Amino acid sequence: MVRGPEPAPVSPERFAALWCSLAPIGRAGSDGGYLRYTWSPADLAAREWFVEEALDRDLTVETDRNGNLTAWWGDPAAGDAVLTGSHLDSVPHGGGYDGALGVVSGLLAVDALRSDAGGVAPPRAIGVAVFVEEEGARFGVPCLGTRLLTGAVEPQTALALRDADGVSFAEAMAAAELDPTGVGPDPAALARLGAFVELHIEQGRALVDLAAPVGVAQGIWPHGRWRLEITGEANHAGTTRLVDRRDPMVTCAHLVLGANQQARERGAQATVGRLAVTPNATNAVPAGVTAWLDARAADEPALRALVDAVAAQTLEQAGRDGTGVEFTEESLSPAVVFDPGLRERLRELLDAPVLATAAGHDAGVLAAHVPTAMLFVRNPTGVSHSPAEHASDVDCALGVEALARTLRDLAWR
Ligand code: HGY
Ligand code: MN
Ligand code: MN
Repeated sequence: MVRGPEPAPVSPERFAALWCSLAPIGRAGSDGGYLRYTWSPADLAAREWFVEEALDRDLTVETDRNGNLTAWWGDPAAGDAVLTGSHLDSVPHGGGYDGALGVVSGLLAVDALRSDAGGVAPPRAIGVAVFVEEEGARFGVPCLGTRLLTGAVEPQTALALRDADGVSFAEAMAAAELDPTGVGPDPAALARLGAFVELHIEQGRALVDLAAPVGVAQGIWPHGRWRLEITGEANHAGTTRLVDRRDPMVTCAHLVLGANQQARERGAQATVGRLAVTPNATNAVPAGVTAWLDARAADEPALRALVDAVAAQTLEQAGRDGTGVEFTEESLSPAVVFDPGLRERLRELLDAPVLATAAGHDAGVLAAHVPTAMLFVRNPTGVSHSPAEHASDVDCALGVEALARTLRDLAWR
């Protein structure tokens, strides 16, 4: 028996109208990419957009102790609440859909259900969340809002994280007029939740190959970030003989190639996408290079083995180059298998294929505490973390419909 309101059909035009009201916020430069660093003016404007949209819908907006926002339809205190949502922060020059699609789709899914609900709130409250610092683009640790909420990171550790300009998480939070002294786990807020479902643009091409607009997630590969401080000796690029140099960039080049080779051999992923060079001069051998390694693999032993092999190769090279290497783990996200019962329920309800992913999400953090699922929306090129990231309005509208049916199934269960 079907319970709850019949979700109204969602047209691509309806999706596009709300989408276009958010899309200009934080779009930076001519490449069409986004710069929405956590608590930057662009991120604060996007959060304000969310609060206004929620209040326009008579939803109750809650800011938790970690700065995560939730717009509630119904009273979550009644328990077994159903949460959806995602994030509004971006990687530097990222696409517009990563995160934002889940937030916009959550609001539109609530609209689709409310139009037939006759003003009656669901028996289990439905919330749309915006989580803080999912990308870790400003403070280095991804999913910081949900890690703090669930106790997966110590408050003092999070507060002390610094951005590239030396501004701490605590300082940035205070500048955003939020109280950093209150950050930390909130078991009572988590205990209210009966389910979390995050909708996200697919960051690959599996749905294209399956000719399906929407998929259900199986799980997330374990992944992590490591920082390598490679130190050498600054010197003149013209007068210093190659044999006399202690060049950290040479060690770094071997790191990049070694990580790529090790990941290829193991069917895993390894990326060096960020470097900081000191002093960063064309005609000077650098004094130091800081490199960040992002590594992902099918299981945790495979991930450890990959990172250990990359570290060993880099240290060996450093011995030849006369450089020093300090290796620091900045974050580790364990393997996630989403709740099998919920996943099967959604697969049947939506007649959607099941996909694995190597991308991280707040759903991965919450899955250890709340029955959690994810929906993916087809991305024709599979490109993500780039301005080329895209999903059609038609597929996005189908994603909203799938989310609305999911929320109905869970909230009126
Ligand atoms: O980096 C990731 O996997 C995600 O997109 N935050
Ligand atoms: Mn992302
Ligand atoms: Mn994301």
